[in-house]
Amino acid sequence: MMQLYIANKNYSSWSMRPWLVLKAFELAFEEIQLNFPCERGEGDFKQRVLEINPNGKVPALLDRGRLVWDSLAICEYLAEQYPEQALWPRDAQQRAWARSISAEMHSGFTDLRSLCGMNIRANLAEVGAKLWQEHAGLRQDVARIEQIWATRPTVGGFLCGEFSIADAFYAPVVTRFMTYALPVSAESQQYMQLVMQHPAMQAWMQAALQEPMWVNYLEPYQSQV
Ligand SMILES: N[C@@H](CCC(=O)N[C@@H](CS)C(=O)NCC(=O)O)C(=O)O
Repeated sequence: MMQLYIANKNYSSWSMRPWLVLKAFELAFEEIQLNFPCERGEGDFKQRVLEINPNGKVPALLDRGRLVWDSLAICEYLAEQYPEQALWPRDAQQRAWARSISAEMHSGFTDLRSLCGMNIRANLAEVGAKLWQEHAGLRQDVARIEQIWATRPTVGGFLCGEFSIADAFYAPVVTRFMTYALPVSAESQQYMQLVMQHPAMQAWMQAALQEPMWVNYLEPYQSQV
């Protein structure tokens, strides 16, 4: 059976993406969660990741002796291995768009990603309001994401109609928009609700909410009570 190495569900947005794809398409896999240390550099997290992945990061997928790392490479590998399932949309034009917006997320949106780290259990609305006022780059990132979401073919549907890798790539953004209460349109909120209601997303979120681990260096805006 495939093994997916991930980190904490509350914080690890890159882990979330291939995990959602595996769950959403009901592909059998074993999940191996290696938790971030409380303080950077402490504990055996890095050493345990390095034992399976020389680049020292999660997510990483092991399939019959093949190692695949990096969220986008893992999703591409899964799409190739399971051609009977539409992990990418069947339609070539939709597929080109889905690949482009997934790659855009993978390589871009650095202001959103650096200022608003994923933190599912947190409520950082006040922080979000301040960041929104102070960072034009954040506002630009959110505007571009809203533009992408508004371009989806079916109003009220997923990015390419049915759930695909593209939605998995934007799922952590949905949680960030909620955590930081960023001011987005009603149409964007409708897409966010659709993603939140997906059973795979529900499963990830519930597990994240039950995690007791606190990771100091991923909590720049609050201290442990
Ligand atoms: N571009 C990579 C990013 C992977 C990444 O940064 N993973 C983080 C966890 S979300 C990690 O393993 N960090 C540990 C470290 O850098 O020591 C991907 O898409 O998978």
